[in-house]
Amino acid sequence: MALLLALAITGITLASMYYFMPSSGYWLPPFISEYGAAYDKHFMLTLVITGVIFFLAQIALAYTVFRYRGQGGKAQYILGNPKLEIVWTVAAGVIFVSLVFAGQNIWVRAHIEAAPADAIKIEMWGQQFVWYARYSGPDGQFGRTVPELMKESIGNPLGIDPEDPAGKDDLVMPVMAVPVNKPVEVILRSKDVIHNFSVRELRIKQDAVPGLENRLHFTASQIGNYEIPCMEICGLGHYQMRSFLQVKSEADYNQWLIDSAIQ
Ligand SMILES: [Cu+2]
Repeated sequence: MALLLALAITGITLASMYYFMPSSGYWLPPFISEYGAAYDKHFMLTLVITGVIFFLAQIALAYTVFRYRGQGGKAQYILGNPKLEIVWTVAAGVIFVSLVFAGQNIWVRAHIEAAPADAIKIEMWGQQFVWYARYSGPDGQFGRTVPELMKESIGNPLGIDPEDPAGKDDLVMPVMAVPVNKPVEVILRSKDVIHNFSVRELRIKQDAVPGLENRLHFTASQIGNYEIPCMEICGLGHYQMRSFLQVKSEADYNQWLIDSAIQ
Protein backbone atom coordinates (compact mmCIF):
# COMPACT_ATOMS: atom_id res chain seq x y z
CA MET A 1 0.00 0.00 0.00
CA ALA A 2 2.77 2.44 0.97
CA LEU A 3 4.58 1.75 -2.29
CA LEU A 4 1.38 2.41 -4.26
CA LEU A 5 0.80 5.69 -2.42
CA ALA A 6 4.42 6.80 -2.97
CA LEU A 7 4.10 5.97 -6.69
CA ALA A 8 0.77 7.84 -6.90
CA ILE A 9 2.29 10.95 -5.27
CA THR A 10 5.24 10.84 -7.69
CA GLY A 11 2.94 10.30 -10.68
CA ILE A 12 0.60 13.17 -9.77
CA THR A 13 3.64 15.43 -9.16
CA LEU A 14 5.16 14.70 -12.57
CA ALA A 15 1.78 14.97 -14.36
CA SER A 16 1.01 18.36 -12.81
CA MET A 17 4.50 19.63 -13.66
CA TYR A 18 4.02 18.55 -17.28
CA TYR A 19 1.13 21.02 -17.75
CA PHE A 20 3.41 23.90 -16.76
CA MET A 21 6.05 23.05 -19.35
CA PRO A 22 5.99 25.49 -22.31
CA SER A 23 6.07 22.45 -24.61
CA SER A 24 2.82 21.05 -23.17
CA GLY A 25 0.71 23.32 -25.37
CA TYR A 26 -1.06 24.84 -22.36
CA TRP A 27 1.25 27.85 -22.23
CA LEU A 28 0.31 31.52 -22.52
CA PRO A 29 -0.34 32.73 -26.09
CA PRO A 30 2.51 34.78 -27.67
CA PHE A 31 2.68 38.33 -26.30
CA ILE A 32 1.90 41.47 -28.30
CA SER A 33 2.98 44.27 -25.97
CA GLU A 34 6.22 45.91 -24.83
CA TYR A 35 5.93 44.24 -21.42
CA GLY A 36 5.75 40.72 -22.82
CA ALA A 37 9.45 39.80 -22.86
CA ALA A 38 10.15 41.00 -19.30
CA TYR A 39 6.87 39.55 -18.04
CA ASP A 40 7.50 36.11 -19.51
CA LYS A 41 11.05 36.09 -18.15
CA HIS A 42 9.79 36.90 -14.66
CA PHE A 43 6.96 34.38 -14.99
CA MET A 44 9.46 31.68 -15.95
CA LEU A 45 11.80 32.58 -13.08
CA THR A 46 8.91 32.33 -10.60
CA LEU A 47 7.81 29.05 -12.10
CA VAL A 48 11.28 27.50 -11.99
CA ILE A 49 11.85 28.49 -8.35
CA THR A 50 8.44 27.33 -7.15
CA GLY A 51 8.59 24.27 -9.45
CA VAL A 52 11.89 23.04 -7.99
CA ILE A 53 10.58 23.49 -4.43
CA PHE A 54 7.29 21.77 -5.34
CA PHE A 55 9.14 18.83 -6.91
CA LEU A 56 11.56 18.39 -3.99
CA ALA A 57 8.79 18.65 -1.37
CA GLN A 58 6.55 16.09 -3.12
CA ILE A 59 9.37 13.64 -3.77
CA ALA A 60 10.43 13.95 -0.10
CA LEU A 61 6.83 13.17 0.85
CA ALA A 62 6.73 10.11 -1.42
CA TYR A 63 10.08 8.91 -0.08
CA THR A 64 8.97 9.37 3.54
CA VAL A 65 5.73 7.48 2.93
CA PHE A 66 7.67 4.57 1.49
CA ARG A 67 10.70 4.59 3.79
CA TYR A 68 8.70 4.76 7.03
CA ARG A 69 5.78 2.58 5.94
CA GLY A 70 3.92 0.65 8.63
CA GLN A 71 6.06 -1.95 10.29
CA GLY A 72 3.73 -2.77 13.12
CA GLY A 73 5.26 -0.16 15.45
CA LYS A 74 3.48 2.60 17.33
CA ALA A 75 3.62 6.17 15.98
CA GLN A 76 5.35 8.72 18.15
CA TYR A 77 3.99 12.17 18.89
CA ILE A 78 6.45 15.03 18.50
CA LEU A 79 5.88 18.65 19.37
CA GLY A 80 7.44 20.03 16.19
CA ASN A 81 10.74 21.65 15.46
CA PRO A 82 10.67 25.43 15.98
CA LYS A 83 14.13 25.92 14.46
CA LEU A 84 13.17 24.19 11.22
CA GLU A 85 9.84 26.00 11.09
CA ILE A 86 11.56 29.39 11.45
CA VAL A 87 14.06 28.47 8.74
CA TRP A 88 11.49 27.48 6.11
CA THR A 89 9.13 30.33 6.95
CA VAL A 90 11.90 32.91 6.61
CA ALA A 91 13.21 31.22 3.43
CA ALA A 92 9.75 31.28 1.85
CA GLY A 93 9.31 34.92 2.89
CA VAL A 94 12.65 35.95 1.41
CA ILE A 95 11.90 34.17 -1.89
CA PHE A 96 8.44 35.70 -2.30
CA VAL A 97 9.42 39.22 -1.29
CA SER A 98 12.45 39.09 -3.65
CA LEU A 99 10.24 37.93 -6.53
CA VAL A 100 7.79 40.74 -5.88
CA PHE A 101 10.59 43.32 -5.89
CA ALA A 102 12.13 41.83 -9.02
CA GLY A 103 8.79 42.13 -10.82
CA GLN A 104 8.05 45.69 -9.71
CA ASN A 105 9.68 47.37 -12.68
CA ILE A 106 7.22 45.78 -15.11
CA TRP A 107 4.33 47.00 -12.96
CA VAL A 108 5.83 50.48 -12.68
CA ARG A 109 6.31 50.75 -16.45
CA ALA A 110 2.69 49.84 -17.22
CA HIS A 111 0.91 51.54 -14.34
CA ILE A 112 2.99 54.20 -12.59
CA GLU A 113 5.03 55.75 -15.38
CA ALA A 114 2.99 58.28 -17.34
CA ALA A 115 1.64 57.20 -20.72
CA PRO A 116 3.30 58.78 -23.79
CA ALA A 117 1.79 62.21 -24.51
CA ASP A 118 0.33 61.04 -27.83
CA ALA A 119 -1.37 57.96 -26.32
CA ILE A 120 -4.99 57.39 -27.33
CA LYS A 121 -7.13 57.57 -24.20
CA ILE A 122 -9.87 54.98 -23.81
CA GLU A 123 -12.05 54.52 -20.77
CA MET A 124 -12.97 50.92 -20.07
CA TRP A 125 -16.01 50.57 -17.82
CA GLY A 126 -16.93 47.39 -16.04
CA GLN A 127 -20.53 46.67 -15.18
CA GLN A 128 -22.24 43.46 -14.10
CA PHE A 129 -21.78 41.78 -16.63
CA VAL A 130 -20.51 43.75 -19.62
CA TRP A 131 -17.66 46.02 -20.63
CA TYR A 132 -18.09 49.45 -22.22
CA ALA A 133 -15.21 51.19 -23.98
CA ARG A 134 -15.58 54.97 -24.19
CA TYR A 135 -13.75 57.07 -26.77
CA SER A 136 -13.54 60.83 -26.34
CA GLY A 137 -14.39 61.63 -29.98
CA PRO A 138 -12.82 64.37 -32.16
CA ASP A 139 -12.64 66.91 -29.28
CA GLY A 140 -10.32 64.66 -27.25
CA GLN A 141 -12.38 65.30 -24.10
CA PHE A 142 -14.52 62.88 -22.16
CA GLY A 143 -17.89 64.27 -21.13
CA ARG A 144 -18.92 64.37 -17.48
CA THR A 145 -20.64 61.24 -16.18
CA VAL A 146 -23.45 61.37 -13.62
CA PRO A 147 -24.55 58.19 -11.82
CA GLU A 148 -28.21 59.33 -11.78
CA LEU A 149 -28.22 59.49 -15.59
CA MET A 150 -26.94 55.93 -16.11
CA LYS A 151 -29.71 54.25 -18.08
CA GLU A 152 -29.16 51.47 -20.54
CA SER A 153 -32.77 51.58 -21.77
CA ILE A 154 -32.19 55.02 -23.29
CA GLY A 155 -28.72 54.18 -24.62
CA ASN A 156 -26.75 56.00 -21.93
CA PRO A 157 -25.24 53.23 -19.81
CA LEU A 158 -22.39 55.43 -18.55
CA GLY A 159 -24.59 58.39 -17.58
CA ILE A 160 -22.91 60.89 -19.91
CA ASP A 161 -24.32 64.31 -19.07
CA PRO A 162 -26.14 65.78 -22.15
CA GLU A 163 -25.51 69.26 -20.71
CA ASP A 164 -21.75 68.84 -21.06
CA PRO A 165 -20.61 69.71 -24.60
CA ALA A 166 -17.48 67.54 -24.18
CA GLY A 167 -19.71 64.47 -24.01
CA LYS A 168 -21.64 65.12 -27.24
CA ASP A 169 -19.15 63.26 -29.44
CA ASP A 170 -18.21 60.55 -26.92
CA LEU A 171 -18.46 57.09 -28.37
CA VAL A 172 -19.43 54.10 -26.20
CA MET A 173 -18.72 50.68 -27.66
CA PRO A 174 -18.98 47.05 -26.49
CA VAL A 175 -15.47 46.29 -27.79
CA MET A 176 -12.15 48.10 -27.54
CA ALA A 177 -10.53 48.81 -30.89
CA VAL A 178 -7.00 50.23 -31.02
CA PRO A 179 -4.53 50.97 -33.82
CA VAL A 180 -1.48 48.72 -34.08
CA ASN A 181 1.88 50.11 -32.88
CA LYS A 182 0.31 53.19 -31.27
CA PRO A 183 0.42 53.86 -27.52
CA VAL A 184 -2.94 53.51 -25.80
CA GLU A 185 -3.85 54.63 -22.29
CA VAL A 186 -6.68 52.75 -20.63
CA ILE A 187 -8.59 54.33 -17.77
CA LEU A 188 -10.42 51.62 -15.86
CA ARG A 189 -13.69 52.47 -14.15
CA SER A 190 -16.49 50.46 -12.64
CA LYS A 191 -20.19 51.15 -12.19
CA ASP A 192 -20.87 48.65 -9.45
CA VAL A 193 -18.41 46.10 -8.05
CA ILE A 194 -14.74 45.28 -8.64
CA HIS A 195 -14.07 43.88 -12.12
CA ASN A 196 -10.75 43.03 -13.69
CA PHE A 197 -9.45 44.01 -17.10
CA SER A 198 -7.16 41.34 -18.43
CA VAL A 199 -5.67 40.63 -21.84
CA ARG A 200 -3.33 37.66 -21.82
CA GLU A 201 -1.56 38.71 -25.03
CA LEU A 202 -0.77 42.15 -23.54
CA ARG A 203 0.41 40.50 -20.30
CA ILE A 204 -1.74 43.04 -18.46
CA LYS A 205 -4.23 42.53 -15.66
CA GLN A 206 -5.72 45.29 -13.54
CA ASP A 207 -8.77 45.77 -11.33
CA ALA A 208 -11.52 48.22 -12.21
CA VAL A 209 -12.69 49.62 -8.87
CA PRO A 210 -15.82 51.73 -8.29
CA GLY A 211 -14.84 55.31 -7.45
CA LEU A 212 -11.28 54.95 -8.80
CA GLU A 213 -9.73 55.63 -12.18
CA ASN A 214 -7.02 53.02 -12.60
CA ARG A 215 -4.65 53.74 -15.43
CA LEU A 216 -2.39 51.57 -17.54
CA HIS A 217 -0.86 51.92 -20.97
CA PHE A 218 0.41 49.65 -23.71
CA THR A 219 1.30 49.48 -27.37
CA ALA A 220 -0.10 46.49 -29.23
CA SER A 221 2.24 45.20 -31.92
CA GLN A 222 0.09 42.60 -33.66
CA ILE A 223 -3.18 43.04 -35.56
CA GLY A 224 -5.82 40.63 -34.29
CA ASN A 225 -8.77 39.97 -32.00
CA TYR A 226 -7.98 39.29 -28.34
CA GLU A 227 -10.33 38.32 -25.56
CA ILE A 228 -10.91 40.64 -22.58
CA PRO A 229 -12.47 38.39 -19.95
CA CYS A 230 -13.43 39.84 -16.59
CA MET A 231 -10.91 38.26 -14.22
CA GLU A 232 -12.52 39.15 -10.91
CA ILE A 233 -15.48 37.12 -9.71
CA CYS A 234 -18.10 39.86 -9.80
CA GLY A 235 -21.42 38.07 -9.44
CA LEU A 236 -23.66 35.41 -10.95
CA GLY A 237 -23.05 36.37 -14.57
CA HIS A 238 -19.28 36.77 -14.16
CA TYR A 239 -18.56 33.79 -16.40
CA GLN A 240 -20.13 35.51 -19.40
CA MET A 241 -18.55 38.94 -18.89
CA ARG A 242 -16.12 39.52 -21.71
CA SER A 243 -15.26 41.89 -24.48
CA PHE A 244 -12.62 41.95 -27.19
CA LEU A 245 -9.54 43.99 -27.91
CA GLN A 246 -9.47 44.55 -31.65
CA VAL A 247 -6.03 45.60 -32.84
CA LYS A 248 -6.43 47.15 -36.30
CA SER A 249 -4.27 48.87 -38.90
CA GLU A 250 -4.41 52.64 -38.52
CA ALA A 251 -6.66 53.02 -41.58
CA ASP A 252 -9.06 50.32 -40.34
CA TYR A 253 -9.09 51.89 -36.88
CA ASN A 254 -9.99 55.33 -38.24
CA GLN A 255 -12.68 53.80 -40.42
CA TRP A 256 -14.03 51.90 -37.41
CA LEU A 257 -14.28 55.15 -35.44
CA ILE A 258 -16.21 56.80 -38.29
CA ASP A 259 -18.54 53.82 -38.81
CA SER A 260 -19.20 53.49 -35.10
CA ALA A 261 -19.94 57.20 -34.68
CA ILE A 262 -22.50 57.12 -37.51
CA GLN A 263 -24.45 54.18 -36.07
CU1 LIG B 1 -16.76 41.46 -13.83
